[in-house]
Amino acid sequence: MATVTSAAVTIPSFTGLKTNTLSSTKASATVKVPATPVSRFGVRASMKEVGVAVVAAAASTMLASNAMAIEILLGGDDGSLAFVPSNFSVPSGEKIVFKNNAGFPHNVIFDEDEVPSGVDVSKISMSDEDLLNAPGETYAITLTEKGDYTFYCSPHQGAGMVGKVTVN
Ligand SMILES: [Cu+2]
Repeated sequence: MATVTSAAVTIPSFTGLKTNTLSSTKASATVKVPATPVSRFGVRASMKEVGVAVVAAAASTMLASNAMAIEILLGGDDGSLAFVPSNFSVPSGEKIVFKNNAGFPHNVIFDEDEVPSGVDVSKISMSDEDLLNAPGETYAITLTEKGDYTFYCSPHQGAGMVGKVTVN
């Protein structure tokens, strides 16, 4: 598996948090920034009510929502084939950003037998053939159904690259 042909692999453009943060400045000219900071609770409540698309139009809210993301590294700095951290919890609706760190290619696949009932794993997983090849490349999801989810990296599942997230 170390012989993955990098020449045949297309490298998608970065879609990481930094890019999102920068692009949000485009909207700043038309957005009235509140005089008082929006509380985190306020932002979370408004995201549920108005949806992400509307929230993204407000630059100040966009920055606040980025602050509510948790970042999981794909591959440890010590070369381990693992999610770092591999066992964590997030509030419902908080963004989870998986970031390519070392030992790639990696991907993120949720185990259909180990997610809360009613959750469609195809909607939260990358496809088996879809891999993160470049350093710093990210895959982001938001889980809203409370419960335990188990996920793995398909190239490295046999090496123990599995993780668990509890949404509460
Ligand atoms: Cu992996």
